[in-house]
Amino acid sequence: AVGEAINTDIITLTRFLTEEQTKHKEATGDFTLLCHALQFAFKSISYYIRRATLINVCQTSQIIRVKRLTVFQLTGLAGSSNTTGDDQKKLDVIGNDLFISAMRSCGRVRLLVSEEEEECIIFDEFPTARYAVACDPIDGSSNLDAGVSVGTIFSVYKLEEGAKGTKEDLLLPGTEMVASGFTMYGASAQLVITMKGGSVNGFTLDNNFGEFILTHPNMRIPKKRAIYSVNEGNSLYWEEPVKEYINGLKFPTEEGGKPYSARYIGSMVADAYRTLLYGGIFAYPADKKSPKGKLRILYECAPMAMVFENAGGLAVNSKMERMMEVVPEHIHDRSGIFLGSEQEVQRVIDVHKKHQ
Ligand code: AHM
Ligand code: MG
Repeated sequence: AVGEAINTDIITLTRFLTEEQTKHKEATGDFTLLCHALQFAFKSISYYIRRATLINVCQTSQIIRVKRLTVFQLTGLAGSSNTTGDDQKKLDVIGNDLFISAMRSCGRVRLLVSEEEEECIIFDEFPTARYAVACDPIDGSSNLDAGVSVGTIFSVYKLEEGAKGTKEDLLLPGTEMVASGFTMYGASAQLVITMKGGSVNGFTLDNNFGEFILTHPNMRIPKKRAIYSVNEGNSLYWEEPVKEYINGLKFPTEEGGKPYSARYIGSMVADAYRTLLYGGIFAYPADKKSPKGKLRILYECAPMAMVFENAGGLAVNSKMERMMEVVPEHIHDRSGIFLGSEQEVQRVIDVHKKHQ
């Protein structure tokens, strides 16, 4: 358009990763290659989620011919010979397969834990690969059919010299992560990524370029904000401190105090992304029904905790321990979690301290 200012010096994720690598003199390029594979996984998962939305539209308007065609293409591409569309591969399976394939083919990953896989995947074809990855390929998948945002959560660990290449190598605290982040496939695909000791950067997938563009450099979470995000349907099972804390937000006792706003999407990536941008708190506490909590440490709690801490926020478990220091007992271990703005999480900690 006339007068449109065109940025001819765009920072793509590819460029960002190259610049990060040159900052580390000792870097071999392995980590950068692994990140390129992650990038491809995000782009392809994002693509199939968009196509699936198309299938849903076709189904509801009952354009059977189009539906068949689309379903066939989707399963065909994913490697199934089924042509009727009857047992169409579910999107979470496709997301999982895309992620595994990307991690395997980059040749830099020794171990991979996925929410969708009971066992840890060991890439024996790359015995000297030095990285381990944990992922939830499509988090929030119960929301998929409604077209609500879902995303991928990931954490990257560098294996110790002499690691045996078994799943026990991954029973590490979050402080051992070299990188973590998540994507959110919403109106656009967003990627939030952080490296150990670094800042948090947000990228937006430009579908025309097919590139993630740096749109949110150095993200900082506001110190406080009156928004809370929790599944209140579980309140019957909550422990006393959690009840007291949430009630305190809804029924402020101080003179002229305003109640907090409630926001709960039920898709951690979306609730976390909003919390990161606007501030507030996201919680999935451990409770009487689920004493270990619901969310998984390796690929939900720890990577989110690193993002929030590096953005200036806080993250703790239900024992009010620093989430980053929690060591999982097994690869799919769970934890209660509170994460968000520094002052909001501090308030949770204070209420819990009172009860000790
Ligand atoms: P999933 O990995 O099976 O999708 O489950 C994780 C999801 C999170 O995205 C979300 O925060 C939480 O489960 C919602 O749980 P609930 O429906 O119990 O509120
Ligand atoms: Mg999940």
